[in-house]
Order: sequence, then C-alpha cells, then structure tokens
Amino acid sequence: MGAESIVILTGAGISAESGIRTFRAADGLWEDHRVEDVATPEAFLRDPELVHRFYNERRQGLLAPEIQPNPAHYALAELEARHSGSVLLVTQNIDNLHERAGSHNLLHMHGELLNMRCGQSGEVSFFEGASSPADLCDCCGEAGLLRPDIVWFGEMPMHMDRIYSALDSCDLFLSIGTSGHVYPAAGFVEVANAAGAHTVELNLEPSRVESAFDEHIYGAASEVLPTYIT
Ligand code: BV8
Repeated sequence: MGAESIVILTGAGISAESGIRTFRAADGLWEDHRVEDVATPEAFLRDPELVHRFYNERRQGLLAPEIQPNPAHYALAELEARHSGSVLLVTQNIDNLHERAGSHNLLHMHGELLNMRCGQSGEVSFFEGASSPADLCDCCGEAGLLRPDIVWFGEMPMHMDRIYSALDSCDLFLSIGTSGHVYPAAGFVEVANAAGAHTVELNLEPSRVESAFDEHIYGAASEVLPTYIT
C-alpha cells in the first residue's frame, strides 16, 4: 500500500461476523428498541432503568466467550503494524474488538461499551458489570450520576479535532462496514476527498454515501479486507 497517511473508518459491519448485530440488519438492534427509546440523553433522563438495561444487555453480549475479533479486525491491526506511514483507525463501534485484535492507534468516536462516565465529574472508568441508576459513583459518591461512556444521538462525538486533522492530511481513506446513515461519520469521506485522498468503500453493499468514493469493494469484510491490505 503506497499511501503515506491512512485514515480508516469502521462501523458495525466489521463486527457483524464476530456475532455482534448491526444496527440496520433485519434483526438489528434498532428493531428491538426504538432509537429514541434508548440512545438519547432525553431517554436517559426519562427512563434511566431502560437505558441502563439496554447497555447492560449489550455489554454482557460483548463479554460472551464466543464473541472474538474476526479476520477483518486482525487485517487492520496487521496493516497498522506493517505500514511505514501513519495509520489512524476511527471506529463508530463501541465494542473492544479492534483493541483485542491488536490495533493501537484507535479512536472510538462514539465511546466505549466497557466504560462508564460520571455525569458530574466526567470521570471515566472501565466497567464490565451491569449498571443501574442506584449505583454510586466513586468520585462524588452519589447515585444517578453514572452513565455509559457512549455518545448518544444529539451529543457531540469524541476526538473530532484529531479526526478532522488526520482527514485533512490523509492520502488514503478506507470506510469499512458502515451504512453511511449517521453523521458526522458519514461526512468524513467528503473531508478526505477535499484533502485529495484516494477514498475506498469496503462494505457488504453500497452505503448511502457510496457515490462520494473513488473505489468500491463489496463483500464480507473478513473476506475482502485481508486480500485488500496485502
Ligand atoms: C451529532 C452509540 C451534533 C450509541 C451511535 C438528519 C440528517 C442528518 C443528520 C441528523 C439528522 N438528524 C439528526 C442528525 C444527527 C445524528 C444523525 O446522524 N442521525 C441519523 C440517524 C440521521 N447524529 C448525531 O446525533 C451525532 N451527533 O450530530 O451531534 C452536535 C454538534 C455540536 C454539539 C453537540 C451535538 C451522534 C451520532 C452518534 C450516535 N451514537 N452509537 C449506541 O451504539 O447505542 S450511532 C450508531 O449507529 C453506531 O455507533 C453507528 O455509528 C451507527 C450505526 O451505523 P453503522 O455502524 O453504519 O451500522 P449499520 O448497521 O447502519 O450499517 C452496517 C453496515 O455494514 C451496512 O451497510 C451493512 O451492509 C454492512 N455490513 C454488514 N455485514 C457486513 C457488512 N460489511 C462488511 N462485512 C460484513 N460482514
């Protein structure tokens, strides 16, 4: 891969073959719970018990032994290890499969399922259990302040400055396993295009923003990615 600086964006599709349901697949997560019922600050205010339960379910699901990184995650970790230039991996996913596959230069722009955050102090801590509104935070010692360290709809995604500065100077932008529904992630390809980068969409099917990409490679990530990066 000749490019000097690579930015990679991943979405739920890269974890699909690891057994984590995507949001928009027929049996996706959103079908079980309407988005406005769980992934918004308003929902958390209105019904914290439901929102804690929704993330507890997904956290326990993620920690199940059968959930493992798949060849697509490993291919990206290998690309980072081998590439002489810079590789920044930006994921929309809240799972930890990229880390477990060995990726290091990684930003979770929508947060992480295995972290909890205190709404008052902002303190973030690793968390693998089941949370509830009654839990006391270690920092303030009060109940009702802990929330999943996850970016809900209407909230500002994380690490945006670092992401935009990497996009502004990248030569290659790979978008993998994302449907292009959710912004600002779906707009990253335009920033990469403006920077003069070569932009590639690797997905099971055309995304909503497929027309913005120079190149399209369709197929299952665990099949197309290992071949693409060699
Ligand atoms: C913000 C954490 C402003 C939660 C998530 C109207 C128009 C445009 C935008 C908006 C609008 N109304 C509102 C907005 C903004 C909104 C938005 O974009 N809404 C959409 C729905 C229209 N965005 C926001 O609210 C964002 N914040 O804008 O803030 C702001 C500015 C300043 C100050 C304050 C605020 C925040 C968005 C983050 C929401 N949180 N996740 C949780 O997980 O519970 S988003 C969540 O959904 C995921 O993180 C992910 O990003 C997204 C799902 O998308 P994908 O990852 O693409 O998954 P999906 O299932 O859709 O697609 C999977 C793809 O993989 C498919 O294409 C499939 O074909 C493919 N695939 C399947 N299997 C495979 C495969 N590919 C390869 N191999 C396979 N095996």
